[in-house]
Amino acid sequence: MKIERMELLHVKMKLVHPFETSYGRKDHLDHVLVKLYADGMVGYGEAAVQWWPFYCEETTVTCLHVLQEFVAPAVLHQEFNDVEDLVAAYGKVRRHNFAKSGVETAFWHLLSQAQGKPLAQLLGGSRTEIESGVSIGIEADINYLLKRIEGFLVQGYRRIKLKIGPGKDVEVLRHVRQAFPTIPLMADANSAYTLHDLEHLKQLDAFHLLMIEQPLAHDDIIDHATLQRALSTPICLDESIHSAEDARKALDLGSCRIINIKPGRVGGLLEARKIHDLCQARGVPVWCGGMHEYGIGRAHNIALSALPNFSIAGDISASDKYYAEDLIDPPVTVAQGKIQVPQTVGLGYTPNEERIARFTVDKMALT
Ligand code: OSB
Ligand code: MG
Repeated sequence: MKIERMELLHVKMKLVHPFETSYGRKDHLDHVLVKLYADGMVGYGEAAVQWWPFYCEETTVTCLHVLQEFVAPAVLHQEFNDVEDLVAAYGKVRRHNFAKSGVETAFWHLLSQAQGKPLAQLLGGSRTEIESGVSIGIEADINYLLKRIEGFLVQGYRRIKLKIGPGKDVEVLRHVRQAFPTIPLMADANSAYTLHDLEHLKQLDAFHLLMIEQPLAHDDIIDHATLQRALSTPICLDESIHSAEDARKALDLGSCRIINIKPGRVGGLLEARKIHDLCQARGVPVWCGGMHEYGIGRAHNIALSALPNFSIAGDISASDKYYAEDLIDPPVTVAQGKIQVPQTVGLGYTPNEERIARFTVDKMALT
């Protein structure tokens, strides 16, 4: 397949509900959609990058810059037969994983069309449905938070993840556990603590959480191993894992017992699958995280989650948890806590060009 044209779309979408983590509160997103044209087909990918460099170092602007200046010239007018070849073409570009994932996932979409296979099947996944969880931001009012949890449980979601941070942790979890003693519950700190908080964090063991996600520094796997030895609650790493090599080292060190796989954070679906395979071989469960993906990125995440070792409900929720209108038809829906994995060729959802155009604030065509 020869890549003839690449389009980059800066697409701005408003969240239905503002989302607060330990590093800030946001009410809209600025992801980059990538369209790859080859052999009369169009592949859609999404770089679920953030406007600010507070989750990782990338921003919407660095993403556009790296794609335009370095990735596009390496792939345009080149012939690629598999994803390995594509990734090798821009292999000199260090990191910038969200930017890479936009192009890489678009290429997977092209491949699934060229081979006439559903994306999940192309990746090697066999699940026909996946369990769905929600990630709930920090809320100042505990009663409002309890109501929000209740609402998601009524909708059938299988697991509740709460964002926590210093001063917004033990008391919040105590209230939540009092109200919902047995629900599958976990907490995500987005790197808000250090080892100085070790004694404090031990209190979280009392809440029988499924796991605590990324309690320590975004670039750490050493201190997490120390903390994991002190906690009975499993640690799950998010920010610290950018590749299968990172995952191997973290598992060797005992830094975590679970890994959150986000295709954007690791550069795409190929690396995501490598992490999945490594964890499967080591008996370590994984789940698919999220970056509030629009429908296109969400469709890629759903396909990935069909792989067998995605055995824990992840952060892929229905479109209406995030957006009043999503960019795909039909929107992603959750019934009895599950999302059906599409069994049709390609993404299994149709990108809606009218809506994409309406939310696009900047566009460039590279040929
Ligand atoms: O840490 O998992 C995270 C959203 C943006 C950045 C980081 C994270 C998150 C989420 C939301 O938790 C996951 C989702 O619902 O897409
Ligand atoms: Mg996280």
